[in-house]
Amino acid sequence: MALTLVIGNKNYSSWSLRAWIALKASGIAFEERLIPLSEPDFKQRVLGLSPSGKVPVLIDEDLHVWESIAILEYLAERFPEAQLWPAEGRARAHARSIAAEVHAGFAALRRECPMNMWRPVRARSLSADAAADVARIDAIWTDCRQRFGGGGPFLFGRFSAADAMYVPVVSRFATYDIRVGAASRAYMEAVMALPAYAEWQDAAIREPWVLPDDEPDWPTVLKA
Ligand SMILES: N[C@@H](CCC(=O)N[C@@H](CS)C(=O)NCC(=O)O)C(=O)O
Repeated sequence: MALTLVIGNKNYSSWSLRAWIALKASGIAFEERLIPLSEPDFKQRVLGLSPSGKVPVLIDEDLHVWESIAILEYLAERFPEAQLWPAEGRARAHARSIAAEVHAGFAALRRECPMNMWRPVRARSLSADAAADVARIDAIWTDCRQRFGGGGPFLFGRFSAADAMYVPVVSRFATYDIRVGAASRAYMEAVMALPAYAEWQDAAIREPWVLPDDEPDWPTVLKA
């Protein structure tokens, strides 16, 4: 039986994008079930699938896996041929460290620059905390590209779970016209050139659901 990935709105649900793009970029077959975050029964429906009451949730027969990072770990184990983590031990440890860092951190950037795929590119002033998040991410990407990126355009060369974790950050940096160094910008371009990224974004901009809390220009909704 195919895997099912339960996700939220493509325009806004950065956590859903991480699991979805890992599946797509790895060519793993799955069914997608989207539950709009604004549905009155969202919580009730998702609680029936995950005790966290949040998306994404991966369903593999009677097994339900939640938390984006746990889903990526499960996929890496279940589909070793996808090579979702780097093969070399030190690179793999580093990839897991930076994946955990973005899973747990960068709250200021997250708060001030919510993922919003239909917003036209427009800069926004950032707090000192958010600017520090940007600087740290720029350093992570530059370092990874320099030390581990020889075999391809992604953080560890070929696309990995670490990239999946940072894809929504790439989207935020693009949307809010956040400036980074040349190596990071080239990395962003590689992520945005993924067919899976375009597929998600094309669907996102056609969605009808508007969430005021995730609209940075509210009550104006800027749509490209
Ligand atoms: N740490 C979780 C975060 C999941 C999350 O916050 N999902 C949001 C959508 S992007 C959600 O389900 N929000 C609905 C709610 O909190 O009621 C993960 O990594 O999957």
